[in-house]
Amino acid sequence: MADSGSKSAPPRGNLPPLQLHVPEPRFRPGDTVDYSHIDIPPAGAQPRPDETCPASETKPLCVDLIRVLDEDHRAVGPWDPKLDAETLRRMLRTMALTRAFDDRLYRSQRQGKTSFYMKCTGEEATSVASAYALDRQDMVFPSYRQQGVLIARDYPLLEMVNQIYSNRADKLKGRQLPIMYSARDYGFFTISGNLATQFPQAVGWAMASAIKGDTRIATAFIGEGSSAEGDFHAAMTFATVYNAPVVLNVVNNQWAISSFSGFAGAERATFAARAEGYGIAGLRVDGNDALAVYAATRWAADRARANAGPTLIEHFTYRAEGHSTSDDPSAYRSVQERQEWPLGDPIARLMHHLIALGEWSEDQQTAMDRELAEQVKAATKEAEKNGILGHGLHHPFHTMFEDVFEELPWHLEEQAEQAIRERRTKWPEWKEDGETR
Ligand SMILES: Cc1ncc(C[n+]2csc(CCOP(=O)(O)OP(=O)(O)O)c2C)c(N)n1
Ligand SMILES: [Mg+2]
Repeated sequence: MADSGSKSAPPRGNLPPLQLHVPEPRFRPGDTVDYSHIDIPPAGAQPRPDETCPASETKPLCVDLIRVLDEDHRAVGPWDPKLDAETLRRMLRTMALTRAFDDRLYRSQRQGKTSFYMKCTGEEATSVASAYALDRQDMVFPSYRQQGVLIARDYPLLEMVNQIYSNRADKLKGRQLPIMYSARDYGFFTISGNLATQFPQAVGWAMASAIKGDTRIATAFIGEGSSAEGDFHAAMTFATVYNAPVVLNVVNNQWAISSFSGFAGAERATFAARAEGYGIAGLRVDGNDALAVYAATRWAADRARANAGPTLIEHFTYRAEGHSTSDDPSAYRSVQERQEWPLGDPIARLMHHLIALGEWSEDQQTAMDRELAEQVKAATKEAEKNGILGHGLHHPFHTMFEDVFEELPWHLEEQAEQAIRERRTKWPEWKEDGETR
């Protein structure tokens, strides 16, 4: 047989054989977790340059960690956004509502009312505090873990649940995976499961805004795993070349389903450090510190608004629960990780800050949590009247083929007919308009 060429060549001289490094997470199921290798600088110790500074001045902030809330729950240092107590309480409430919503809709999936759900537990500050720092008119290109943005913008919970249940009131007509919302009037771009598309789309939107002489900026969110996609780099290039008014967020929650952040490059450099290579401002922020997230986002938004350029923000956080309802993290990571995470829980930290200010109490928190759970429950009960998974109260089947083309092309017409024929065979009792399925 001819040599396939797959055999390795004999060593030359005394050169060592070449090797690859395959990253391996520090902890697997059953391991004792020790996070002492993670460098957590003291809160308040990070300098805050002017928003219009040259991007190179942010270089130290790409490896540091912007933190505001200290060990005693006080807000300290130059990044303290000095928000009034009322705003802090509203922000706490929005984060708690996001968690209450996640908890109940997760259970709905387990009860078979929807096929799929994704929580953002432990990451609420990254979306909620970010939304608070933006202008309501700014455009957000979210990934699937930014339900906090939608909730912060007062999108009706009922509409969210209708979408999750793909019922007859679902504005997206059951065409999107549950949780992949779309809310144009709320500046919330359609969620796409195609990872990292949010970055070039946000940069393109921001460029268009500038071309039109508008004043609105764009912002995008992707996970650290998604930052390994080519789209990340294309977006960074366009953003820097044209000085696009955009805030690019990488939510580094340490995991991309069962792949740890090392597979996206975290063993070599921080995600914020990538900004430097493109000449973009970069900030690395404690993603579980709502005040730090607010301050960093505000800085970046003001910078974009002043035509001083784009910013890449890395939110250093932890995905406290599974990737989605289809995941079981106990199969690949230690359950201790969540409790040992050195940056704590974002809701508890903001709550303790308000208590330290004398503006809140544990009792008030308990009462609020109860009230929010009731609010979410009421929304789910109302949505259930419009139908849940498998109860047939969804949009008529034929609508699946509508709205895309002005005139249905022949091949889709054929597919529609075939699909309807197959349904009749499978469910003889099915009537297109009665919708028994
Ligand atoms: C282009 C593309 N590749 C792969 C997937 C499958 N996928 C869905 S979520 C996910 C992990 C993403 O992790 P990360 O970006 O860190 O975001 P997180 O889920 O942690 O918020 C993968 C690989 C996809 N949806 N799109
Ligand atoms: Mg991730």
